[in-house]
Amino acid sequence: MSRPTADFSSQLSPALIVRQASPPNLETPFYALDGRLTPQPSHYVRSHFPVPPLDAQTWRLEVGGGAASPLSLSLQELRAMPSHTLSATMECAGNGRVYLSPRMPGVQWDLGAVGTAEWTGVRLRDVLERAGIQEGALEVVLEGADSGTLTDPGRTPGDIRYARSVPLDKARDDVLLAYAMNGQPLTPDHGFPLRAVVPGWYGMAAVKWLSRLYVTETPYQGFFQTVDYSFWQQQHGLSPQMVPITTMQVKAQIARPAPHGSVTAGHVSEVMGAAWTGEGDVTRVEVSTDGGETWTDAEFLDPAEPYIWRRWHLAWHTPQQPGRVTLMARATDSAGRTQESGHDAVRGGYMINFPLPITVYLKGGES
Ligand SMILES: Nc1nc2c(c(=O)[nH]1)N[C@H]1C(S)=C(S)[C@@H](COP(=O)(O)O)O[C@H]1N2
Ligand SMILES: [Mo]
Repeated sequence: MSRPTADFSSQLSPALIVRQASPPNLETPFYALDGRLTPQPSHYVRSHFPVPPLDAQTWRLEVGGGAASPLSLSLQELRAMPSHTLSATMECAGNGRVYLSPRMPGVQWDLGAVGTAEWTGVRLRDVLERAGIQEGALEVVLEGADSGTLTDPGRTPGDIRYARSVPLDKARDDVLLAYAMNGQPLTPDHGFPLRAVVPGWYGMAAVKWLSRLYVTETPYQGFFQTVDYSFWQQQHGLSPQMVPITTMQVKAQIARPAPHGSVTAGHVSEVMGAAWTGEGDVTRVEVSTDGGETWTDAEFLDPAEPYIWRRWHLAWHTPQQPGRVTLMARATDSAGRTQESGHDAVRGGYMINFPLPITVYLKGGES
């Protein structure tokens, strides 16, 4: 296994905000953004069902469907395959939902359903190659060991497992089956012993507690691909169609000043945050300190790389007058996408990437 290079010191990692205790839905305190990688104890957790108790000794990954030779792999067998490491930013498609008005159903995430980690595992491509994929294969379904009955937004006919699919091209390109996060074995909350990492896609595709992979010749129609985590896509001249949520939108978020925090009037204050995109890399971040009237370019703290956020900052000369100020950040990517000023209602409670208004208070300096 290749050695991780970064420093994962997590001694001072801040505690997660509990949005739901069981199953665990925990949010990163985004204002505490520090290094480029999120320490594992501070990385958000999004789980639909209770964490399945899996034993590394008996757990196996079953590979079937359109495979020429179905496989059953143990963790030892996977660890013996060539390992690969990649860093990726993962955002929950519902991140920022609390900023929507009217309120949308679902976990009321603030800014912290996003994080960046260094993942180590085997390439899905290598596992598929070992299994031998037959002609006509279209998608790979990734199925977790966790299950339950859902009643919202639709009712399932009894218990179902968490599952999502990726097109075969994406599966062969860069999908990772990870057993380590920031150089440590996965924790139960993050999918022990094995999870998918789908670079550039919203988190729902990164199936945790992987237990089965299978290849299909038709588009997968499971709950988390159709009833949930999908949206109405406008078709040119045709009726809109329901399509699964996939690629992350371009987005910048302000970490500091923290929402509702205070800064001193008539001083220089740092505005700092991170920006990411699912396509290409982030090329520009602008900040508005007047509620979106005017914009100033921020400076990047990290180089441009695909799939991983760039931290950025800006020295802000705060106004002399004490009062309330609305800060916003807006990113643009190399695919030419930029953040739109409002939320497109067809996205429902997902893909929330309009520039979020962050209110801070300017307090008088010397008095
Ligand atoms: N098996 C399984 N995988 C899952 C989920 C789940 O509930 N069960 N949640 C998904 C969602 S919606 C997100 S955003 C990410 C969150 O990964 P994390 O908990 O490691 O941050 O896991 C995805 N993979
Ligand atoms: Mo998510």
